[in-house]
Amino acid sequence: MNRSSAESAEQRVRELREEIAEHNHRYYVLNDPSVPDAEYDRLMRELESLERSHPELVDPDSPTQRVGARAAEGFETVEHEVPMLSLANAFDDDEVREFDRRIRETLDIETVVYTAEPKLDGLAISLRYKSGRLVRAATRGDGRAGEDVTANVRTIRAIPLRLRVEDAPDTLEVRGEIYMTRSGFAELNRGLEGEGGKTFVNPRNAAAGSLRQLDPTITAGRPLRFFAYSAIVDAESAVAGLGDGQQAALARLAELGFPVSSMARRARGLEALLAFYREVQEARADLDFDIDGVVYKVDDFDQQRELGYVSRSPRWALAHKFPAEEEVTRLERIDVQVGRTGKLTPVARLEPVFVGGVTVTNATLHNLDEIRRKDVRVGDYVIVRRAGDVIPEVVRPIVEKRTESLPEWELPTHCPVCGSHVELVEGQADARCSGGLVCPAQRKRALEHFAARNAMDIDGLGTRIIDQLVDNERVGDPADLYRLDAETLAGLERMGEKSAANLVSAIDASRRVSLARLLFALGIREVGEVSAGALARHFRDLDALMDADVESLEAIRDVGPVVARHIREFFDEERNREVIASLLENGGEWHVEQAPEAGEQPLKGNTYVLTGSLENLTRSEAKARLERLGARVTGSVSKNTTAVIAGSDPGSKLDKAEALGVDVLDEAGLEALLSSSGD
Ligand code: D41
Repeated sequence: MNRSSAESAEQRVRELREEIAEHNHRYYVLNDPSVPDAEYDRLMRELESLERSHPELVDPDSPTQRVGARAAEGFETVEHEVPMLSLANAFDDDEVREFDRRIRETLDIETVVYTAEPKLDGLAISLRYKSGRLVRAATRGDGRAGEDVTANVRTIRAIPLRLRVEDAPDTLEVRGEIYMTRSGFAELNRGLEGEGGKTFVNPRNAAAGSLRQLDPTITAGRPLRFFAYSAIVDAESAVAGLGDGQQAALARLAELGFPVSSMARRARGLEALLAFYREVQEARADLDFDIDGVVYKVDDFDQQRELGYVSRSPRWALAHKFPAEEEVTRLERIDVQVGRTGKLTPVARLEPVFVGGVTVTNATLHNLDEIRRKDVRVGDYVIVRRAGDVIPEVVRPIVEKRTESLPEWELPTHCPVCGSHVELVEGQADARCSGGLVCPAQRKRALEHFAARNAMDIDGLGTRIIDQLVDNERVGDPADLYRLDAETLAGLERMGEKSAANLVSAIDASRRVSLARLLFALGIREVGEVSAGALARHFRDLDALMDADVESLEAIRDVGPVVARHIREFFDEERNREVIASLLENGGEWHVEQAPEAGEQPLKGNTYVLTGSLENLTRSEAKARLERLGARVTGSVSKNTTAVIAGSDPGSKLDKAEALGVDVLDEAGLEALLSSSGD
């Protein structure tokens, strides 16, 4: 190729990139599209074709490279250099009044200037820019550390890969909220439904699910958006600094190329805040995205600094939440569900009603006392409430709408699943099925508990499979699991040959779990993970435990008199002894894991970063052992890192540790750390 054609290709590529970035900006940031979609697609195709014939011109920040990375195996944990704080909440005007009063008092001023913003119901995210380029995106996580979702975030076209101005700060962290539009959500669900796939219950879950895809090409196809609400320029002093206040920061963020909410505005004093709240509440239904309240922030950064923080929330900001949504619907029926220990839970079956962003058909009624207290009756119109991700609740019946005299609901005298009689314990709200493991419902829930991740950890043995195995009488108790073969499993619904084979090996692997896990998995009443661990370490084998009397059980830390009695009763039950004998016959070998006392976490508060390869253990083993001792293991080095553990061929993390003066351990140092910490 001759020189001038290469040069003109280079120039055209540059023009196309600029033009496409400009269209993205107009579309996603200014809400003012300048070209039809077809024209945009044409520009993209031209750019793709030029980059194909001139591979030397490909640039990671080209709009064609948004989907660059291949599917990942998981997300790395990354630390936030400046913690992502949370917001204090207010649920009524009085709490807002109190917030304003405290601020006026602390600052000793008469009127506070605030910035008021809508509170988007999305996912908080941190975007790090270095020399004007997006280098890292992380979820909020617990505020101190989140997950590295850079590859997925790069596919979101509302987020610039490069800042739009030349004079941007060299390092910049932008924080904001990733969300999905309501219209995009509806379209996504229509598509998923068409493919027979699982749909999402609301835009927030859809956004979260889309961001957590391991394969960025899937995220790229999802209608995700972004609003920026804060920026950090100087991590060392944690200056929230673009300009001198929140208004100025939002304006500057817009210049840098970020979408900011057009509803955000200055508000002088309490009354202006409350007026903003009402206004946004009015506008809420017409928006194309979900909001769950508004946020008030003291505008001036100097005043923010003076006010400071309480625990994890700034004193200068407040989320004023909209009330939980309520709707009226009809209570069609009350069903009774039977739990693992036989506990009966009445469940309200409702005429489907859309409330709080999802269609609700069930709500728990907890127990008979609750039903009497609220006086809800089958046939009533009831108020149903749902807030955020909370389980829907029946608030009360509308007694005035009761046309006929409806009878009070009565507990069944017999278990709806197995017909055994129902026991009521004097002075307790709960009713129980007396059928024990004869009751298929209890058996199913007990098997689910047995297979759970923190119990025997049998991957692939979920509710649907268990229900079929019990209903077909293939499995009655946990020991029967170990007699299943791939052929039987492959005959179940929703089970292919491959998943059947995987399940058989998962069941096989569970023959060799720790004694503590087995004890927890057995589902002895009130024996949780902590007491199971204590029992395993104390007795070291199952026979000794099975023969222990109540007194010696009570003597163990983490085992009280009630638990001791439940344990004794469990092992006195002949059927339970048979199940255990049968588990052993089928090849179970339960060992005692040499772990420190549960709850004792000598490395709690320490953070480590692993780099390079270790001789005697894999990185994930090292990570697991450190975490068992209470340490955190993250993927990036900061000044908060306790030490970097470097194997052979360490990467840039070692350089970073040295630059920051963070301690470095080699493999021998790691071994010493683990053994001195009781591993
Ligand atoms: O729209 C939001 N969800 C929003 C969240 C917002 N407009 N502003 C926010 N400001 C903050 C501070 C004051 C701490 C910078 C926030 C959040 N935080 C936030 N989002 C999730 C946790 C905290």
